[in-house]
Amino acid sequence: MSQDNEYLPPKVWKWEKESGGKFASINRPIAGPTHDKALPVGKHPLQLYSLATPNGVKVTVLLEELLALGHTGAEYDAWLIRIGEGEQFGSGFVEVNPNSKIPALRDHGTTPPTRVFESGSILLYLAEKFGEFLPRDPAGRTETLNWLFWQMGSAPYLGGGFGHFYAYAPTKIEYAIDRFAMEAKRQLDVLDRRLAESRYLGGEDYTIADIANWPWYGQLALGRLYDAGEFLQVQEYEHVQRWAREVDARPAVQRGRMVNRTFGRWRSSCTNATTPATSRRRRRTSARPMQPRRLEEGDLEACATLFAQEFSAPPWSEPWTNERALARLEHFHASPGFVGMLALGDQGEVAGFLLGNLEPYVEGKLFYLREMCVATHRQGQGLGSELYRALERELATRDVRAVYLATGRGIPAARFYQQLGFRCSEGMAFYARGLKH
Ligand SMILES: N[C@@H](CCC(=O)N[C@@H](CS)C(=O)NCC(=O)O)C(=O)O
Repeated sequence: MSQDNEYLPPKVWKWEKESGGKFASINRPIAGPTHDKALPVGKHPLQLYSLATPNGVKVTVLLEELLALGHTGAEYDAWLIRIGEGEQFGSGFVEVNPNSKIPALRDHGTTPPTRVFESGSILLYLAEKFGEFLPRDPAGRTETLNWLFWQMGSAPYLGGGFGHFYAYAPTKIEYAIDRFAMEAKRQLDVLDRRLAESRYLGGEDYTIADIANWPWYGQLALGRLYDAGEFLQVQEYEHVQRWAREVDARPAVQRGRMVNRTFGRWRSSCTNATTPATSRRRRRTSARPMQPRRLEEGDLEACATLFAQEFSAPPWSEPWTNERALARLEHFHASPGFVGMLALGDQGEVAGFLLGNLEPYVEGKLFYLREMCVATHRQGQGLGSELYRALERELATRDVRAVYLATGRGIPAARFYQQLGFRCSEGMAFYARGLKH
């Protein structure tokens, strides 16, 4: 079969032009440094040079897990490497990782310092150094390493294959998307079958196999990668879903996701090149959210991420994507009389929010509460009531006579609102009629 626009490879491939696509400007067919730049070194033995991509997150999750167990030797300095700006090609970085990819680690606790690159190698190095998250018995150790190496071999098909062609390639190529969507689904099925028989990948204990796999497959299952949750029908992988949520709820995982993060949910809290040890220490010990404040336009994206995550999970299980959630929240924000309140967690992440719009009524105004969302790991701690009270304080200054909202009958959310003093109206009912197109 031949088509007019079919690509006929020349005899010898030449690097003549940028290939297009999101990473075009940093892709090169040669290795080695492009410029001289020494790496900074902080005060701890472990120096991490990374970014909060799934491969980077593996390492920060493990370090935060080790710190949570009380291993003070796992304190680290986290230095941001902006791969979009080519910082992985600086001479100092290439000395630590000749492959010019994050994550890279240098352990100054050994003489001479030890360089460690490849995320799987870093996980193994740290697990052995601290004697954690890697079973000692030969069978458990081998099964853990099986899944660790499985991840290292499989994720390039998910990231470099599916993710690249589905989300980043400048043109959508059906053949490539089909091929890698099939492989991504096959891999999810491999994990699903394993997690049907075992709580964690290596066995009954949480290990570096889970820490390696979760940032890729766990986040894919939670709809956080490539906005592909619906396309790949990730909710079908029931056991992966259970495992993904269980790992996601671990405080060290939430902290690990935040270190060196420059995008998405934690954008505003991570713009510095370094993550000083003092701020990490504060994050580890305090779980107390800050006082709610007004929700601003710049918060919408982070709120949408939380919203999509919460409402795609049971008991709601609605097919939200970050994009759809953002469209909904932006709609309320752009509508007249918008009022929203937001609570940040101690890591700067959105822990919960509520929002709606003021409407003029016969006398004074009504406030229609349109959405409220509290992160699963923050529920049951009084955060929802705190947010609501902050909203009422805000409404008190604006001549509001009543707050209206619609929610399900007899569900926990209804009980929550009843405890705040809401009553199901006796005189009015909420009607709906579906439309067929
Ligand atoms: N197999 C490597 C892959 C690392 C990797 O692909 N890192 C990406 C970010 S997730 C990177 O640094 N890309 C920059 C580049 O390709 O220039 C590992 O697991 O450490």
